[in-house]
Amino acid sequence: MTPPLQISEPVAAALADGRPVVALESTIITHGMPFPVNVETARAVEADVAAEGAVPATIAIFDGALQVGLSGERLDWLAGQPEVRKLSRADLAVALVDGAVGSTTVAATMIAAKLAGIEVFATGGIGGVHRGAETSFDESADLGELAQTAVTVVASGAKAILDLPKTLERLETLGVPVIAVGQDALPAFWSRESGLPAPLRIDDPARIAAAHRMRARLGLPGGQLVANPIPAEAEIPADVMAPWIAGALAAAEAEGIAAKAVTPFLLSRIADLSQGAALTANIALVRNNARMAARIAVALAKSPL
Ligand code: PSU
Ligand code: MN
Repeated sequence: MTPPLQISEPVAAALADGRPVVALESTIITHGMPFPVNVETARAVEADVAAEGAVPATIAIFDGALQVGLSGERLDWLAGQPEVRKLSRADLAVALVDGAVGSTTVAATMIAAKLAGIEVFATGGIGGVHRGAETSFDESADLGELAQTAVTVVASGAKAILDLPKTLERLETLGVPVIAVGQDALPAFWSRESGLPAPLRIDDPARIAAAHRMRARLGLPGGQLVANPIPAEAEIPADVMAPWIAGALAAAEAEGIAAKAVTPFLLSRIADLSQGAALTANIALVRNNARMAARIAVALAKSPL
């Protein structure tokens, strides 16, 4: 059985040589940021990975295959298609059979990365348990993916639109290590502090790589969540974010937004309410995460399995 993978030439060459590679997702491009900031950010993130000595592999589906490493032309085209399918674990097989074009969430990107042999992935913030989940049952498939797919995901925690205490509880239940970098607190996406302690802390990317290897030696199937705080100069403190988040949540409720549309709606509304400040912070944090992921990938390449 061969998985439907199309690996770009630079990514395939790096993987064959055991050089560091960092996976990048595409839902952040199609559903996370507006055009043209989305494509500018995607290119900047790829350049950040390369500047740290790793090869970027942006992942999406085209032509009935998981594309690992997108050409510049495809990246440009995809960025102008906000209507493409947002694909998570549940959607991948049908989208591939349909020959659809789609962008991959954290969960789907982890699946593709694992199939391609990529061990590290950078994004902005993972999905998690939504506020009100006790009645809506809305919990991102990203959490279950972290429990079962052995990819280290570098993010600025879970997005602060979520119920962060419940998200942490679920991650603990699922056996996912949540490792803060450089501080004891769990970061909250746009903000450095969530008011919650992170369960684990590692400051050195080489030790994060060592923990990834140790999980394999233990035979543990899942990944790690590396919770990398936004740089201090780019952060928006949580008390400044709070009314914008509340405003966006109220609008989502009033407009009856549900399921896959919730996270894109909230991000876009918060960007508007903050007059672009939240989007600027989102760009800074994802670029910072790309650099950290590349450092982890470089360390992993020095200690192959
Ligand atoms: N990080 C960002 N912006 C995003 C996302 C992550 O900075 O838009 C995307 C990821 O693809 C993640 C998805 O998997 O948001 C979460 O969607 P949901 O809550 O529907 O699972
Ligand atoms: Mn959901």
